[in-house]
Amino acid sequence: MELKTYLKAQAKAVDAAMKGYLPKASQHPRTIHEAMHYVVFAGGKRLRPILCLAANEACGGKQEDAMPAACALELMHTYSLVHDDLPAMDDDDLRRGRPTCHKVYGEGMAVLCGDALLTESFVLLSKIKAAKRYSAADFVHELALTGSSRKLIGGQVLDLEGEKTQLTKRGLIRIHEAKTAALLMSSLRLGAMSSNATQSQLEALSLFGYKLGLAFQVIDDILDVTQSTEKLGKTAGKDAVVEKSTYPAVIGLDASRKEATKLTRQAMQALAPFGKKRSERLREIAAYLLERDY
Ligand code: GRG
Repeated sequence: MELKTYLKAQAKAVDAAMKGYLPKASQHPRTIHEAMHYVVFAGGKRLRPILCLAANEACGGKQEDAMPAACALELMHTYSLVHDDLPAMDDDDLRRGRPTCHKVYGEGMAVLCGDALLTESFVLLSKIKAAKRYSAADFVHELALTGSSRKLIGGQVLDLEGEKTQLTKRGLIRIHEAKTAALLMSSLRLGAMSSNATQSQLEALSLFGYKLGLAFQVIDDILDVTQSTEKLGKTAGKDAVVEKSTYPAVIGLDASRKEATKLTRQAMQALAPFGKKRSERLREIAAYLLERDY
């Protein structure tokens, strides 16, 4: 199947599964459930669930076994976006082409909406079937660690503390390792675990996810400078306005492009143990992300 068709089909499957799992928008108390549907079903790329499902496939697993983890990842990701957009954090008005959650539902409800999505991600993950090598607790541990102060929250702390200071490239990498790369790495790991991956498969996919996550963030920083608000669905050029340390700001646009290409190549090299055929989809996704324009 052609990559574009595959990405569409997988995003559709993930959306359908999330619709099935989440409380209905009409469920009491209605405001919070409406807000959750508003932010989740706003047309995100579903990259984290798609990577989770592709890792499951690369290890010969069944898609249905990875679906609870795939959806849990998307809910954790969406929670992080809702909270990151709050006035107390990045203060953004636009996300996924729509007014941000707090703009529509108010700050208090947006805080609660993020909290509810984070909690719901674990409700969902609890539906995972244990694999021979991985217990249900291993899955919960993997996602919880990624959401914790050791990773996502810790990265956000470094990000907040680094605002308006000129970070070094190393300082920047530390933030992105903890935020973007950590969640992408967990996406690959949970997919692998759901297919009972061997230790060496899990290690290869972890390295792939780490390098791909760093590459994804470099590209995100480049797009903030080079693309329009309409194309991105979020306010373009904002990083420079708030003097945020980004790859283009720290190492320049050309060097950032080279960095993204190098990281993507390293990500693909990490897949060597899988051989060409089994790793084809993951390599295609990595190449597509490097070329993406939104
Ligand atoms: C816990 C508040 C809090 C933050 C944790 C991950 C994170 C740290 C914050 C998310 C905010 C953010 C802009 C992170 C950078 C990662 C990134 C490029 C997110 C956008 O991901 P896409 O492009 O978005 O996959 P869609 O909308 O397609 O899902």
